[in-house]
Amino acid sequence: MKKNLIAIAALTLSAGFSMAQTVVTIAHVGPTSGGIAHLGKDNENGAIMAVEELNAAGVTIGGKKVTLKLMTEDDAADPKQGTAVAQKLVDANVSGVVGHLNSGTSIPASKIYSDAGIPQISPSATNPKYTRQGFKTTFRVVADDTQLGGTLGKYAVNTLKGKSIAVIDDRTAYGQGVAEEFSKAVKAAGGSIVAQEFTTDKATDFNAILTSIKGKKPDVVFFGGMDAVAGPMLRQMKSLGINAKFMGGDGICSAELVKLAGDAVSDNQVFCAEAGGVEPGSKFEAAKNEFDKKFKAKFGVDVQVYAPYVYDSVRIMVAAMVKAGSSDPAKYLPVLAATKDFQGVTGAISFDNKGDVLNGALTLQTIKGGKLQVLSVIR
Ligand code: ABU
Repeated sequence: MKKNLIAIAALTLSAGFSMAQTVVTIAHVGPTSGGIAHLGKDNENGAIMAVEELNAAGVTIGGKKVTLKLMTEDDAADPKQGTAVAQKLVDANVSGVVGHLNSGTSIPASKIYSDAGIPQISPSATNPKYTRQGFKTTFRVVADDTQLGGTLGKYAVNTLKGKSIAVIDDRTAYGQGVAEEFSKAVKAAGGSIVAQEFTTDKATDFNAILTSIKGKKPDVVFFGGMDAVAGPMLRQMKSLGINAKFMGGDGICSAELVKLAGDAVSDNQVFCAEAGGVEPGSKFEAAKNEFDKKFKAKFGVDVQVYAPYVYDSVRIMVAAMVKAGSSDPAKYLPVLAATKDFQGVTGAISFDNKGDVLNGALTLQTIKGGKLQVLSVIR
C-alpha cells in the first residue's frame, strides 16, 4: 500500500500533464547570456511576473487548483543552442513554451515543438517564416518583418526624404530579413539603395563597412540587427563624421540602445519601430503604463522592449488551458489557436490561421532628449 502511494506521488510529480498533476510547467526561452542578455532577461522577467501573478490569483484547470511552474532556459541567441534547449524542454514534457526571443532560434526550435505537439508563442521573433511553415503549434504576438521593414522603408523615403540609402545587416534570420523588406519598400517608394553591407551579430568594429558607406554619401543608414551592435555602430558613425539618419527595426528599439549610443546620437537622428504597440489614449495605454510601473518596482529596471509581450503570451497560454479544462497540449492547442480578443497589456490579441497576431501594430519611435519617444502607432 505504502509502495503504491509512493508510486502515485512520483507519477504525479514527474508527469508533464497527467490527470493527477497539480503542477503545470511552462517554459520560457531567451538569450540570458551573450550580447543581448539584457533583452533575454527582460523577456524572462515578463514571464516570471506573469506566472507569479497568476499563481497569486489562483489558477484552476479542469476543476483542479494548479500551481504554475516556470522553467527558464538560455539559448544565447544561438540557433544550435536553441534547438538543444527545445529538445530539453520536449524531454521535460513542458505544457507550453514562450519564446524564443530571436527569429534565428525560434524558427529551428519551432520544428521540434511542432513534432512534439507543444504550443510555442514567440513574443518577439519577427521573421515571417516563423509562422509560415505550416505548423499548428506556432504563434506570435507581434507584427512581422514584412510590416516592420515595409513601414520603415516607406518612412525613410516619404517622411525622412531619404534618397540615397545604405543598408547593413547582421546576417541573422532577423537582421537579413528585415533589411530585405526595408530595401524592397525603399525601392517601391522611389528611393535608391546606394550601399549594401554585412556584419555579424557579434561584431564590434565597423570601420571598414562604414568607411565604404561614407563614400556613397547616404542620407539614411538602415541597420538590420540588434541594439548591442547598433550602439557601437552609431558611435563609430559619429567618429567617422557620418551624420546620416539611422534606422532599424524592433531589435534596436530598446532602452539599452539609448545607453549604448550615449552622446553619439543627436535628437531625431535615430528612428526605429517596435513590432507592437498601443494607441495613445486607449484603455491599453493605461494597462501598459501600469505594467511598466509594476515591472520597474519589481525588478528595479525599465522594460527594454518585449517583456510585456512575454507577459501577455504566458497569460494567453494559461487562459487557453483554463478554457480547455486541460494543460495537455493536444487538448488546449485548438483553444489557443482560437484565441480571440484577449485583453492583454499590449492590446487585444487574436490569432489568424497562421498563428500570427491579427492586425498587429507598430510603434514608430525616435531618440530625443536621451530617451525613446513615440512618434506614432501604425496598423
Ligand atoms: N524582432 C527582433 C528581435 C528578435 C528577432 O526577430 O530575431
